[in-house]
Amino acid sequence: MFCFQCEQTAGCTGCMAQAGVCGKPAAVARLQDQLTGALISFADALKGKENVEDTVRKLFVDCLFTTVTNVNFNEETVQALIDQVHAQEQATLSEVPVDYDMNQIWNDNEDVRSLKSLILFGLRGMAAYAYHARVLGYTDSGVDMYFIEGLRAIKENNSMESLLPYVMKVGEHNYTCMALLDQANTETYGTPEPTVVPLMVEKGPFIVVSGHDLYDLKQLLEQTKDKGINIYTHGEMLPAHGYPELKKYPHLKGNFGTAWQNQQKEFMDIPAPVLFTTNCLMPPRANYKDRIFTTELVSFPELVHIGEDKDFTPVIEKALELGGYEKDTQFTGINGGTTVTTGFGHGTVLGVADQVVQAVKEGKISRFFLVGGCDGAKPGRNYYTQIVEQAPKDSVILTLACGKYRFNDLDLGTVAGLPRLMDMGQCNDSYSAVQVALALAKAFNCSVNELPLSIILSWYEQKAVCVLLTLLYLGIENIKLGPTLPAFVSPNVLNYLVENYHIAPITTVQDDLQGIVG
Ligand code: FSO
Ligand code: SF4
Repeated sequence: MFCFQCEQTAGCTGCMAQAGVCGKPAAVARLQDQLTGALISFADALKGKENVEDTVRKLFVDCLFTTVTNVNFNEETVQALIDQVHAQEQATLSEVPVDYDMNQIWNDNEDVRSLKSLILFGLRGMAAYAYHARVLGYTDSGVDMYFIEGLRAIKENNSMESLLPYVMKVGEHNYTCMALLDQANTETYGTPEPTVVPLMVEKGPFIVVSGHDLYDLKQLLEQTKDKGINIYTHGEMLPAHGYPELKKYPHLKGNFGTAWQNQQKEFMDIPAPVLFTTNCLMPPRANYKDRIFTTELVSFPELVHIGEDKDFTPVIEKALELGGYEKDTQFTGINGGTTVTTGFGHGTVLGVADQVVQAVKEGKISRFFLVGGCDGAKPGRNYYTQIVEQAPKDSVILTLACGKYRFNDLDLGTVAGLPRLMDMGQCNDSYSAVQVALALAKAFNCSVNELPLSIILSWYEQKAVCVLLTLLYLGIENIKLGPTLPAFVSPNVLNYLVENYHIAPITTVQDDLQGIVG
């Protein structure tokens, strides 16, 4: 196998053994390559066809999302998707193409491989967002068709010059895609409101819901109404508490656990089932495997999977059987806090835009830090906690995605009457951060790059790749990226990013803060 798409890749170069660091077996990795190769060939053969059927568009989205890190560990379900791609090819084309060989990319010169990887991994990340929007009935034909065009570009182009524009186009389309998902979420569930979320689990049966899919959470809330079962979010589901149409359920009680990489420890003794709606599933340990349920594209051999009918009865029965804790049990965040807050989307932050602008003009707010992105297991990620702790006391920290679990239970106090720490939501809510930055730039009549704003990102998987490409497409410079740079960024591609966007790897908290605030 060969896979180097995520931050924890073996030796910071590539997973090549019998299984990836994430636990993905070599056989699954090979099938995922075969699936991607089939998609690339199909995309190539669709050239010139303008009216690609929605079933085909959806299939591209499903297949790309399936190959995102920590989504699918199951040979059977990947093989089923490969068969579906072949069947669709047969139904659509007069001549069925031979699957593209992914080794052509992995063995190519490092710069071409790097750019093709940026396109492919960016598309995989964007597919996750397109998938969530689609579930709520929102699609965009430009975004849908770019999955096909971008994959075709991988086959057709073999030079840095010809591939670079496609890389930036992923960022452009992902911006549209994140806007679409923002629209889908807010029109369906309302504008997020600041909400305090307890980390206490009340006595009695409960279910933990992980991943990013708000639709699944909503279905589960409906099906557990008046059943004496409480629901707790986990990981990237935490921002659900801010949405009026979700927080109205009294049995949506709080949040359990911290970021995804701690699940094998945190789920060990939990007297409740856990439902995974999207990534970030880690191979479940034997001592809690019977409590893990999957749905949508998440798949792991032998786990109970909730199908398209969304009948959560097996999860509900498991919750009743396990019974939950005997008494209310207080958990804490990484730093000992007993609550966290969320719900500071662009609707809320821009609702107090005048107050924010005034506070900046009067010198009460010195700077904004956007400390966002994924968490992961590497020890170097303490950097993000420390930068938040050591940022000037008159600065505001905006955050999003699961990296915030390193610091979201800290009490950072207030500045100019506003909370210093504002959680804008999931990784796709980077869209909110961009909207706030654009509005501030407008208010100060300057460019985003001239604002007192520092963007410090942590990356782990492919959604972070497409978000980063969107920020670059928007011309945002001076982004700091860590904990390490992607293995698939070659020295020449890195030089290009440094020269054109002044992107830089994180260094030490002291040096980076010194560089930012002097
Ligand atoms: Fe984290 Fe996982 Fe949202 Fe990623 S939960 S690591 S960027 O999947 O998607 O933030
Ligand atoms: Fe390795 Fe990451 Fe690929 Fe898993 S997803 S095989 S950890 S590079």
